Amino acid sequence: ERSTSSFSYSSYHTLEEIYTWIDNFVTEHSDIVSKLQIGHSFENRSILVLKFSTGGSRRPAIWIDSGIHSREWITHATGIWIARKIVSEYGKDRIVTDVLNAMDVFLEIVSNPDGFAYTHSMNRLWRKNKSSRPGTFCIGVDLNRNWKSGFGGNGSNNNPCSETYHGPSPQSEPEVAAVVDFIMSHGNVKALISIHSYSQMLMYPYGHSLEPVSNQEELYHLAKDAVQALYEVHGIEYIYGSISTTLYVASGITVDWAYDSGIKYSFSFELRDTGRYGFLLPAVQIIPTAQETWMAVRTIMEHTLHH
Ligand code: ING
Ligand code: ZN
Repeated sequence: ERSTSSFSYSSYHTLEEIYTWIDNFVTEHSDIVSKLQIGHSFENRSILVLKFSTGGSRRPAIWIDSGIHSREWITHATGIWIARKIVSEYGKDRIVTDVLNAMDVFLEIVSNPDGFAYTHSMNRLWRKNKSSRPGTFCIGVDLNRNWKSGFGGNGSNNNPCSETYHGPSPQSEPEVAAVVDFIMSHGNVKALISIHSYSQMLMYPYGHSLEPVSNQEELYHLAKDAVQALYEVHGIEYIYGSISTTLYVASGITVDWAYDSGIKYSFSFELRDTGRYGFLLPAVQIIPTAQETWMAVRTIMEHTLHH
């Protein structure tokens, strides 16, 4: 396919289809979108990031990632839809226009390309990446346990065969190291949004500890506003709060690392549903899920712009 006009935003896609879509999308919107390759996966696939920018240099930025867990297909689909929404709303929607006139947005749609390819070829419910090491037969590290903050603590597992295996050391996985290196060298990321599924939750740090973060009251009120904006789209209810008090204790996670690295607006979504279909969310729910998620993301973007 040579253009995004034939791409179905209401279907799930393979890695190859998504990477082709990215190339077409960047070509069609080269005035505000570019493609960055920030590294390679364990199996040597490109790790790609879309950059939305109207100019400037090293502007304050918002980072969004989806698909860290490969089986959470609704998250990649939502990321794609949001990319298109950002370009179609620039110059129309006040908030998107103001955000992009002052800030850059980085969007990593397929944060775990090896795992994602494997969910299409071999095992639809694969969660981890595909790394292997001498001395163990089990494959994969949980990329949402491999970050430095609280690494190896409660809610992560030392056993390479576990679904929540944290890996041999912090950032041992190339998929995590690429993001850490990019965000650290950028040095001006103000908000990070990490998109998972499922459970219908919007959460903020910490995961590794029950201790409240310093701006927890601000994050609580922002989450509440974002969840309200989401609810107004299709009446879907989300719960919100800190990860450790809302869901469970989890250590070595993306948003804890982001927060401890100075990114004070650090959020993690768990998209639809609450378990009826779980990871196998029917494709008819892609667009409604993306529409409502977008309104919450937009709320966080607006707050970040004004603080
Ligand atoms: N659940 C997340 C997990 O990694 C989560 C929950 C999200 C924990 C964000 C910490 C931070 O266990 C899913 N479904 O991936
Ligand atoms: Zn997940």
